Amino acid sequence: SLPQVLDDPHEVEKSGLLNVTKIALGGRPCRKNWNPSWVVLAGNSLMFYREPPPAAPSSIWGPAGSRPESSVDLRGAALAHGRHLSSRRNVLHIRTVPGHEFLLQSDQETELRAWHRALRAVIERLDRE
Ligand code: I3S
Repeated sequence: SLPQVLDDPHEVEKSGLLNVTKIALGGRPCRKNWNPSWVVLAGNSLMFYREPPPAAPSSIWGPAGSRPESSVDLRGAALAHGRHLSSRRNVLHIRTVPGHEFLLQSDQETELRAWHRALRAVIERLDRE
């Protein structure tokens, strides 16, 4: 429920639908496979869900009771524009410490800028911790 989410120390910073592809796993490049994903930024994690939640705002996490399809630890992660890595517009590139790399993309420039700011703020906070 919403009150539980608000009480959670890992409060959701941002969530939304983005196009996502992994480009490397553990430092090894892998083939792109763009897919829409419901992405949730909370605590030190970025979580990827296959489906958006059924109805906002009571379930801004993933679909009720579900686990993310995957999740990465943003501590020490590097964030950059991904324009050199894709022909798509509005692309962000994230590389985590264990060498997982992925691209996030939105056709809406303002939305991708908002993700860039939110991710940068979380990564900078984690750097100071
Ligand atoms: O970086 P690339 O190789 O240009 O990425 C494109 C390919 O991965 C392509 O798949 P196949 O070559 O496996 O069929 C994808 O369909 C494209 O989406 C990739 O490029 P963009 O520019 O969309 O990231």
